[in-house]
Amino acid sequence: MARCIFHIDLDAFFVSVEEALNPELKGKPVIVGGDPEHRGVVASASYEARPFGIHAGMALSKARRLCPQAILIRADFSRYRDASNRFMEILADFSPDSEPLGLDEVYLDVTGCTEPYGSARQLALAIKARIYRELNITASVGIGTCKVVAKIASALCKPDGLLEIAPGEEQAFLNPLPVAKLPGVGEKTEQILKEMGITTIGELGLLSVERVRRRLGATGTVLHSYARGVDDREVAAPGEAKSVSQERTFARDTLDGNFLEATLHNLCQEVCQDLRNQHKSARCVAIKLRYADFETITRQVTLQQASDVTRVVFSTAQQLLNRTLAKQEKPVRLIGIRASSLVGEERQLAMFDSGMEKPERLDRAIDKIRGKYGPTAIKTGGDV
Ligand code: TTP
Ligand code: MG
Repeated sequence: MARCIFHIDLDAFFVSVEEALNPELKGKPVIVGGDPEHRGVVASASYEARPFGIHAGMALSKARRLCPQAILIRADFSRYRDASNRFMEILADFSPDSEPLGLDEVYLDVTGCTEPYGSARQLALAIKARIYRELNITASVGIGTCKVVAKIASALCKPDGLLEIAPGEEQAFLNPLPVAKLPGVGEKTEQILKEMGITTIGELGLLSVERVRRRLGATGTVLHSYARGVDDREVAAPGEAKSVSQERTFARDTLDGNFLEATLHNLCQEVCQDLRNQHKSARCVAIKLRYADFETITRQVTLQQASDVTRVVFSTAQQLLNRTLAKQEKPVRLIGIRASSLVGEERQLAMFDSGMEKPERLDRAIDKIRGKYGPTAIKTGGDV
């Protein structure tokens, strides 16, 4: 099932908080700035101030020159922090899966939460209405099947906007946009891309990923995926990872089942070691395959018992892989594994099952050696 992700960003946040406290400011060019950390620059400008060319980061002296009648307010962070906390509390009523990116910006995974409202759009309207009612601030919401699409959409519909990109429409939406709209593309990257003859997101997506990587390194690979509307990042509060995953993109697309299986085994070892380091076990195991044409599929199963044992996770992943390969013969460019539905240690239970003890002890021995001599110190054979 396609995910449904909201990116919600409050409009002219610092200014809006000031306006909510002092409604006389509404409808006027207002600038918040002059906080001790960013002395002398604009932190937030009202939408009425923006047509004068005023934007965040601009020197206040310049802003005053551009718009002498603008009202300047000194930033008061305690107010913004309070408003931000209330904003986050409101969102928690709509979905448990939120990831704040700053005081006024958040990703919300609402997959499976929309039904009571009739549609994702109706849910977004309900959230916007609640924020407005309680904080007297307008919010803009982007809706998409992944983070990058949702984030670009919310930026495009500001202020007080709502823009939904339906599943399947991602590429058509992204193609005509300037590359600078992609999160992560700053002035420098934009300039490099321009030198390569690239100005739109669509053009970036059409380049070979190798070419982009050669010019921009690992960032280039990520930006290239975003440009194709491919972004598997999950919505999770920092430090609260809901899953552990690893993936590999191949230098050359492959149809070789043995090679895929061997890669999957390495990835399973890494994921399970991560799980053990975090004292977590996983109830769900999923594999991901991205084909040469960028079609991406995931296949997932739930284990009978949560596990952090490489052999258990690998044999499950291996079955998923073999089933998938049997159905479809198409060159693969990326393979990944994800362990999710994480639970705390369930070792005691597992110990009663003597069959579990051996691989577990072996895993721990391997972890120890790797911890001492580095991740490549030891590689086990396929049957471990
Ligand atoms: P933004 O969401 O980037 O800006 P904004 O909310 O003022 O306006 P928009 O409608 O375009 O979203 O940032 C949120 C707040 O963070 C902003 O109100 C003030 C603060 N901020 C700074 O202090 N310094 C900065 O350089 C930026 C960009 C923002
Ligand atoms: Mg904002």
